[in-house]
Amino acid sequence: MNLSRRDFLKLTGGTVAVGGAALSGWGLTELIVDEGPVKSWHKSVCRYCGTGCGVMLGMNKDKLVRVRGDQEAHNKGVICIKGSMLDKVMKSPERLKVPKIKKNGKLVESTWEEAMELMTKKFKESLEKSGPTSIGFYGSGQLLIEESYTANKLFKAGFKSNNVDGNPRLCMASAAVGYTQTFGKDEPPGAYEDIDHAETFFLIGSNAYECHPPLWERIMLRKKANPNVKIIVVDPRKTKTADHADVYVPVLPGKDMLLLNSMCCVIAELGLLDEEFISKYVSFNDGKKGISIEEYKNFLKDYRPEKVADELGITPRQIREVAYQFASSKATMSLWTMGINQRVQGVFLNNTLNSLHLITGQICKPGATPLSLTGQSNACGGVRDTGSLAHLLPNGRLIAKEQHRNEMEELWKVPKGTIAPKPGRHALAMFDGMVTGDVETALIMCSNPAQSLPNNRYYREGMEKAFLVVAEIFEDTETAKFADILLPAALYIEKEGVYGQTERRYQIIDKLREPVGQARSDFDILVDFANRMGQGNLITYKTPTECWDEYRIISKSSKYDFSGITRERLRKERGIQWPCPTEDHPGTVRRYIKGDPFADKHIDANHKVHFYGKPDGKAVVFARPYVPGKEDVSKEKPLFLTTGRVVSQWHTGTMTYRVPELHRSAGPGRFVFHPSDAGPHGLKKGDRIEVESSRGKMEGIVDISRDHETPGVVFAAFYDQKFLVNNVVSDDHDPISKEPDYKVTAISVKKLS
Ligand SMILES: Nc1nc2c(c(=O)[nH]1)N[C@H]1C(S)=C(S)[C@@H](COP(=O)(O)OP(=O)(O)OC[C@H]3O[C@@H](n4cnc5c(=O)[nH]c(N)nc54)[C@H](O)[C@@H]3O)O[C@H]1N2
Ligand SMILES: Nc1nc2c(c(=O)[nH]1)N[C@H]1C(S)=C(S)[C@@H](COP(=O)(O)OP(=O)(O)OC[C@H]3O[C@@H](n4cnc5c(=O)[nH]c(N)nc54)[C@H](O)[C@@H]3O)O[C@H]1N2
Ligand code: SF4
Ligand SMILES: [Mo]
Repeated sequence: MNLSRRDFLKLTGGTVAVGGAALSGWGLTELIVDEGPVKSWHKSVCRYCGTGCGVMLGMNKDKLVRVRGDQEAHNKGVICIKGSMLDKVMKSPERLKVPKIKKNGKLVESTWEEAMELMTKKFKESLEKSGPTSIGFYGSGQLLIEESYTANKLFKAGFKSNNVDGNPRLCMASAAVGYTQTFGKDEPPGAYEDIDHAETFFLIGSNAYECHPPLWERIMLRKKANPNVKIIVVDPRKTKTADHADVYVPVLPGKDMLLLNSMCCVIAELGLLDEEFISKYVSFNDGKKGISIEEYKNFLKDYRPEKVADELGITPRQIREVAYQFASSKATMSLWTMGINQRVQGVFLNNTLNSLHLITGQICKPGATPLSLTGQSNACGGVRDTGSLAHLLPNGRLIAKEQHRNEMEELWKVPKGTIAPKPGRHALAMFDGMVTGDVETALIMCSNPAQSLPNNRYYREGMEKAFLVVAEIFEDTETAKFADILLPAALYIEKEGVYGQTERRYQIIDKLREPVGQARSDFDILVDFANRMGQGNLITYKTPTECWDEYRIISKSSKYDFSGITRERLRKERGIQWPCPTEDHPGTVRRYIKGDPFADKHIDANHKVHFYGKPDGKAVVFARPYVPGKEDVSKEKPLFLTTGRVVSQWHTGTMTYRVPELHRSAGPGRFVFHPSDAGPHGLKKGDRIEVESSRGKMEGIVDISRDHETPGVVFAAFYDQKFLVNNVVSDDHDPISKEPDYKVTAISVKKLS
């Protein structure tokens, strides 16, 4: 499909979906931008989301003039409207081009030398005066692997501070802990390829139609090719994804644990357990100790459909139908995202989703797998795999384990005992530490927490107090306002590095032009900072390639082993999935079965699967109870507020809200009601309201949608800087993963005159 910019505008101006000849959703294969002929084509990866679409970039000298989905990549040429407009963001005249320092409350231009020297002085002062716990690094699942790896190494091994965290905590933490507890290793067992083999898709808390459009297209193509394919969607809102479901299950927000346990209960009672798979490859646990399968079945009895359906807001029959379909289908694939991860029971939900696959044997065969969809472009490779979170070290190692610390100390060539044994501050705790004065100086890279953190007003107090160095591509973001030093960062193809996405696939982005103005890559900023801080002996590499080679070799001693993924291969091939232990290894599509280099030696005529993350080779089914969250509706707060995304906008909108076409398509931020809630409150489209939660009040505009909202649930997206919905979103979080619950906040609503 070739769309001219003009055609495209027509399509996106209103609410019309962009659909190409063969495409049924928002995907498109190419957008022609009329800015001169393409002089050269270059292979790259889209900058935005965890789908990790392969793109071909058409350059005219240093100008990006065309973006096209790569037919050779997993997305088979399909990209979404955000990806297709990357060129617009690259060209924005509003880019930050020079460093700035705050003087008398105002950011004024400075030289790089001045800015970096002040940064160094401030970090040194805090370290000397208050020690390593008084500094912090807040990073991003959108930084390149080499950038996150360097920051993590510098802070944990150089400054002895484990205060390294970032926005993946708000996003993937529950999925990562869920996988680790169940399988002993993070990252999914399966891959996108499973979509082409699945017969049942179980989407829960995922709006893939808007958030992972090319994957959604792939699901639609699978359904077209095989009429037996069924799509189940569990979501309180009737999203565009739900519109296409064969079975739509509109659960009330915050209650999914009841549904998942009830499905397990039905499966056990109908005799749909895969006894052979269970006896060979599964153990049971109540969270404290191993239990028998009988004890597990007993636990499930509290979740009989008749007992829980009312509270879920659905019928017992719906639960039985979904459970039967899940267990009896030839191959069931679960896909989930923030509706499950951003929850006070996020880890338990992830455990139980994995359990559903284990007890039914719907795993480790083509089309049958639990696949947690990733949010950001590099949350998997950059942050989870490099261990750039407060409790982690590279490649699945834990700060809390002495053996793991010692391994990393040896690999990083620092004295034994260098890495502090106590995990650092997770995202919310990091900003809370700024409020209490315990975190004095911090570097924020590639994230906009002043808009994206929940209970925002509270954490902004901390940002005001602390000394903040912010690396950004724009000057007018909410977080940049709090910067004491603002550093201009290079964007996307102005720098080079590796991204790793959902299915353990690593892909490279090459540098295709110089950064704007005086901007520098986050990598260069970090290496310069390391040198000034006297850590030149630790951060010895000078280029992303040298850094990659160090990290690649380090992975060799772990079950992540991707030492065979060289820079040269990344340039030649279209992404490679780890484990990949040698340069002639093709990569691993599915883990824990034949073909996975770590499982291979355990596979024989009797054993087709080996969960090598666990000492006994068995994955764990946890009996996880439903615990009601604090944010529930009441007479005083009768509505649920849930927050999330729309197809045309990226997160806090700093990039996509600037693109006129995307801006128009999304419009201003607002609260979207179902007519049956708007009516009793006397609300019409466009009315101004005050929304109040346990965290505070804010004003906003009303929108009404009969088709896509649900009685009792109000939806708001968080892309509009002038509509800071996170002012009222609760910061209750999962006690294990520390991931905030952005999805369930009880609110009251008042019409303003
Ligand atoms: N267009 C676009 N795409 C993106 C992004 C973007 O900003 N814009 N960001 C990327 C990132 S970082 C992420 S994390 C992903 C997020 O991708 P998604 O998780 O798919 O998107 P969300 O809109 O956050 O939320 C998903 C769904 O959870 C539902 N939900 C809310 N509460 C509950 C509940 O209690 N139970 C269940 N079952 N569902 C619930 C919501 O109604 C919503 O439809 O998208 C990625 N892709
Ligand atoms: N209400 C609500 N809030 C949420 C969520 C929700 O569902 N509801 N979801 C949460 C989730 S899942 C996520 S992932 C977070 C995302 O939250 P954030 O990470 O805060 O959001 P982004 O808009 O992606 O911020 C990235 C910032 O980096 C800048 N930038 C872009 N490229 C570069 C670069 O190469 N280098 C540098 N230094 N800067 C760059 C951008 O201009 C932008 O300001 O939001 C969370 N907040
Ligand atoms: S789906 Fe994600 S990775 Fe693919 S083009 Fe859209 S934003 Fe980019
Ligand atoms: Mo995310």
